[in-house]
Amino acid sequence: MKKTIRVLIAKPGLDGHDRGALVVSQALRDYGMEVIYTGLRQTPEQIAAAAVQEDVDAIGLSCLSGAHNELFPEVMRLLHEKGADDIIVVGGGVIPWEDIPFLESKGIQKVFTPGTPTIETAKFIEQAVYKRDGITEEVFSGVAPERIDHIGIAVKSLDEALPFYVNVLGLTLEAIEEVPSQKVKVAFIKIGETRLELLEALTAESPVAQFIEKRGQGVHHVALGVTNIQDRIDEMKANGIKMIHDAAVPGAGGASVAFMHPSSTHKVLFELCEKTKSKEEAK
Ligand code: B12
Repeated sequence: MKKTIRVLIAKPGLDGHDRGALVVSQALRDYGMEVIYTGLRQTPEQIAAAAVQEDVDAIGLSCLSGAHNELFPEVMRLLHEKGADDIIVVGGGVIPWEDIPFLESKGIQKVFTPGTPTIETAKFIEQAVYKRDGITEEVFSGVAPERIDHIGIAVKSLDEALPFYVNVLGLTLEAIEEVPSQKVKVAFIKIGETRLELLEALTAESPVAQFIEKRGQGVHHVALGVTNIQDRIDEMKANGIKMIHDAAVPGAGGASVAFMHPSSTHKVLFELCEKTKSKEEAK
């Protein structure tokens, strides 16, 4: 960490569940942050006052009582009243997914539900504080994918499939190339800022041939655009995600790619894909 980040972990309201708050406090300390824990049953006023007095960079609110929709926005309101809008606020606990957009609309930057690896919380807070402070140096791992780079579609024959995409849909064929590492021939079709990637197997051993054999033609994978792909791979593995590739392999269009195993991703084949910037883009 480039600076020592100070975090207030707080338990608002009449909630006696303190394990999560204690676990997160310890994890943030282990990561190198200074953590102040308010203890149980604090009012939003006490929390906002402590945050200002202690001059913290971030507040972590923990709530398992179900009162998060009242307590978290009240803390935000009081921080605003005290002119402390620059404090990063995150939340955690037993919080239904349906409530998260509401809390985020009130200024809570992210809500961490049960099962979130604590390292993700630490990285998120670090990233948010550095962003706020204009520290631009690349110090983060844990950066979320930035875009859908492309959607891979398995086809028996490019010659047979391309007329549909190009002539019927009217899309633009950008390039066709062979990718020996995947034993496929690929046609890139541009659609807005993303691409459809039609995949034709070059050999019977190609993963695409096996896919078509088992499941027929159709959507094969979704490629997530990332930076620092090896860090992303290591991070996935640290989070218990099974990777098909432990290190990036060359993909189409000069990209570095690595596939995640569908058994770890709710049955969707995801590709992590890092594009090397062209000289023009890098300028
Ligand atoms: C252990 C437990 C208790 C223990 C609490 C011991 C303690 N000192 O914490 C005891 C037995 C005392 C207890 C009592 C009660 N409990 Co209880 N309890 C649980 C239980 C089984 C596990 C909670 C836990 O410790 N998990 C382990 C920790 C590590 O996980 P966690 O807190 O979720 O934290 C993780 C994330 O949520 C997140 N996180 C949490 N806080 C924060 C903060 C920040 C800043 C960040 C970034 C992340 C973060 O990160 C953590 C790590 O991933 C849950 C059920 C469940 N599965 O969650 C019910 C549960 C929370 N309890 C519940 C209830 C109803 C009660 C009682 C009201 C029961 C009763 N009628 O008496 C009482 C109320 C006690 C009180 N005074 O508030 C309900 C709450 C329902 C709701 N919210 O709508 C739950 C959800 C059970 C259920 N399914 O109904 N409980």
